[in-house]
Amino acid sequence: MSIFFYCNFKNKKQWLNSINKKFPKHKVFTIKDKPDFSKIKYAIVWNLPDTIMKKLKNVKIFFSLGAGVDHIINLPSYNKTPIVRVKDINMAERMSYHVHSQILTYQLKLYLFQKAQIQKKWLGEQNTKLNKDITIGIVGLGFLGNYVADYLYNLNYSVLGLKREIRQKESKIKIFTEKNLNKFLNLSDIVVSILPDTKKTKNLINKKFLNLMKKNSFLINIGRGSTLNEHDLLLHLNKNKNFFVSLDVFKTEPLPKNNKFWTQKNVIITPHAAALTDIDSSIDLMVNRFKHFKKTGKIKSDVNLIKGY
Ligand code: OXD
Repeated sequence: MSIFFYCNFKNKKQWLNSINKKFPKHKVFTIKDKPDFSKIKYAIVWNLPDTIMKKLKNVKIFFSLGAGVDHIINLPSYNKTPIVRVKDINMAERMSYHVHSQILTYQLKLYLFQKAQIQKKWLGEQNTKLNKDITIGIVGLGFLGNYVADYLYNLNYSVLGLKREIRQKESKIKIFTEKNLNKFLNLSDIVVSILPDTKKTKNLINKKFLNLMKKNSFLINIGRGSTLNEHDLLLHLNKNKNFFVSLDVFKTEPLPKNNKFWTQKNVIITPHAAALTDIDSSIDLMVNRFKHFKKTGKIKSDVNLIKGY
């Protein structure tokens, strides 16, 4: 069976080596091999150009090299082939560390010390809150969102969740739907957005959303840049001097040098680095799904194409 591998990661050789090792009975092609695309049955991809997608007519499963699948389903030639995405505990744990690091930077006012250090200023102790006195609202409770929510809950933060519909009641955290967005944002001292890129989430974090947040609150975006109206956020930051953001994802990545966020006050920028995709554990997950498919002939796509994630 032939596998096609495509990505533009810096460490793509490492990925390729690991795929070759973990799929030992299969020939793994890359673009350099100039494969006969009609013979490719499985494709492991990230940011595949549509010109190649168009040629992959007989693929039975697309494996996404990350948690997101927008890079596949937004391609005009994608034809509803099942997708397996990375749902990896290692990724979720790393994402939780990232979120917690941003929360602590805000909570312990570390950003003040960082700024003061540049000016060689000794600020002394600052008044800071305990975890139990901080309410964190998580927007988007998929696999990663749920993991992050539990992680923070176990650290004694007060955690709320916002999702499209409430299905199960057993969740430890209080869930809100969009109908109660007002209340959810009113209660949250910190909002963490882990939304995927879909038609419904485009610019969901806009002027109205930001105005409903507390004036002196903190927004962390680790979902997708498309979900945030960057223009509205810049205006909001300029009007609200005690509003803070940590942005890991942007409409254009890498963030262009002339983007205003680079020099804007109260903004922490990280370069789409909140959750590294762990090569070995991700490929192990793919191998397991692949073996199950070979055994049963069945594959359940991880993506609901109506919801878009
Ligand atoms: C992902 C990402 O989707 O890194 O995994 O954005």
